[in-house]
Amino acid sequence: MQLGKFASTEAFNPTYNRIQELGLQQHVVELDSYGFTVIPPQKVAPPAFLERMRDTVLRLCEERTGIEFDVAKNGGFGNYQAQPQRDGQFLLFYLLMADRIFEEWVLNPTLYTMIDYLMRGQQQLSSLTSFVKWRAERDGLGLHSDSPPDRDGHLPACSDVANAAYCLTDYTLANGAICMVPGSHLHCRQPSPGEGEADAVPVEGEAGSLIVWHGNTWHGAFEKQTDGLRLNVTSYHCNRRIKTQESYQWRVTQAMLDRNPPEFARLVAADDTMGWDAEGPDYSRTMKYASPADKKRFGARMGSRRAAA
Ligand SMILES: O=C(O)CCC(=O)C(=O)O
Ligand SMILES: [Fe+2]
Repeated sequence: MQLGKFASTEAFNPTYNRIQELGLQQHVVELDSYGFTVIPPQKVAPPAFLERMRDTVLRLCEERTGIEFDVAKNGGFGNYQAQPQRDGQFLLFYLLMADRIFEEWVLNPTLYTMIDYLMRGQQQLSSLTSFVKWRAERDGLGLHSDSPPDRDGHLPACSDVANAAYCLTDYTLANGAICMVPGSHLHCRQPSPGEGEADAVPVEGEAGSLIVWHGNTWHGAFEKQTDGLRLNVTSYHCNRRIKTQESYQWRVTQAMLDRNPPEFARLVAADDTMGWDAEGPDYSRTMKYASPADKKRFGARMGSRRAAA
């Protein structure tokens, strides 16, 4: 029997087929079962891309701090003051607007397909950041879920947000790997302080790996005990009905939209009319960048209106 062509799952079929083409079947099972997966470099991007990405992030570290960065040496803050800062760690923000390589990255087929699967096509980019870490002591693992909870700390069973770390250096226990509590995405709540620490496992992978996790999964990080940097690019996505961390919808330039496919426009919500002013909504962007499934739905709606008139 051939799956992937059912009429009743028309919008999902392309995602299903891309999972097969990219050899991601095992990874979607791991994501569903354990709440996270590690995709090896050969299924993510060529070594030359990894190198270009690492060089770009190091250059941005230097530009934003005003001091030199070398992957083999510990970092420093220099003039950089963006929050949150803790011993041995800062974040670089708004990377999508910092270099064209990040436009390429958010459309990476493996990243895109995993997030598309987890979020049933409803994803938008919430933030694109880099966690820059070096040797420092830390207390506890800092376990948390990335999904915003309701006032009682509850989370929906679906992935309201989905996250993925592209490792630019090796992730090992000693290098301060991210940690996860396997199966914790099914609890549908944030952990209470200290809860889950005994069950947390280091998520290890060589540079070039992509770690993808469900928005509910309890995760944190181990202390970095070695010299040198731990670097990543963290691609945080949220459902289209949720506010994004970084501001893209009206700030991404027309040149960025023009040089990328419609999937890019949808990732930055350029097809979303929300947030209008006295001029009212502009539906032309919606029509220009809508997904094939949405276009079909709009077409059917307009057709039935015309028929009713
Ligand atoms: O690797 C880490 O330090 C954890 C980062 C984290 O919590 C996140 O990216 O959501
Ligand atoms: Fe997190």
